[in-house]
Amino acid sequence: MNRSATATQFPRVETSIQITPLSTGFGADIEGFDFERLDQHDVAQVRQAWLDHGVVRFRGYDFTDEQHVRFTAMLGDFVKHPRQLKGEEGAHGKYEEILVISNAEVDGKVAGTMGNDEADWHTDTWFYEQPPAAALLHAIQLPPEGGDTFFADMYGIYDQLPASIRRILEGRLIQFTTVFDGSGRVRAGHTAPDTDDVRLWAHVRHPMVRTHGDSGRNCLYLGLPSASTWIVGLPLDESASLLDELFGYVRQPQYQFKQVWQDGDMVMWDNRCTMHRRDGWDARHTRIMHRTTTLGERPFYRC
Ligand SMILES: O=C(O)CCC(=O)C(=O)O
Ligand SMILES: [Fe+2]
Repeated sequence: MNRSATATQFPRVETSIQITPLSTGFGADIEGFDFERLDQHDVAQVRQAWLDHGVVRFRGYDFTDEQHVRFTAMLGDFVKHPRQLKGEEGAHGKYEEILVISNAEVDGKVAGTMGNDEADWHTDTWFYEQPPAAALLHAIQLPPEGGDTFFADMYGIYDQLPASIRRILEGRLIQFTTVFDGSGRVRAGHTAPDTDDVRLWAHVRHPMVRTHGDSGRNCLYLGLPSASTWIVGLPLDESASLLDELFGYVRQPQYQFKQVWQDGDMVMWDNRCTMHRRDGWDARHTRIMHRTTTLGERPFYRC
């Protein structure tokens, strides 16, 4: 195709996007993005900022679920959490691409997943062979206080690990059970194991040092802190104490960004190189969040 023809058909509109890194060392604010227009060049810039900063935040926008879904579709294929499937507690009435994270009650029943409890550090959907790459969480309704969400920079943590720990982790797999969910419930389609030996439970395994499919950088990949998580090949007690030590880094504020939500905020994180947790809040107040996720590559390690 002739270039000038392309230029006439698709006139390039100058972008007004501004990317401002947060003071925390990772994360950035995105201003000037147009959720209605969803210009391809702007989306590409946002995507690059998300890769560069790990977490990006949109503050002060007003956009619809439909725009949220359209924007996500430009970033990759959707991946659905089991709880957002039709008839499940986190299903959205209209958009099957959205997971509703909420403690709202409708007709005496909670319409959403996760309730109002605190959630400990995790990466999303660690029990899939291909966990999500991007997660986009939009604040629909917020409690007066509480429900803050924290993000940890897993590149930064990996980069400063002592060489002795790196040597143990590089090329090694971490095993997560696929039987139980994060709150200890048996997942649909699974039966509770008949042994206490977590190593024998149905599982998925991922490299603990993970090469990011887009940036090519290595980072630490931990899934979730659970008694059933096992560093493959280590005696169980050594695995548990090394996991404790590694989560000790994740819990250090120097690697974190704290998101104190404002109405309408959307935070988009890279689920491959960050972890997150959230605070609980007073159950008398309703908090409603809408989340979409895109499919990530199967985790791999390249030294
Ligand atoms: O409710 C939140 O702030 C975060 C919940 C969560 O873990 C998620 O959306 O993946
Ligand atoms: Fe999460």
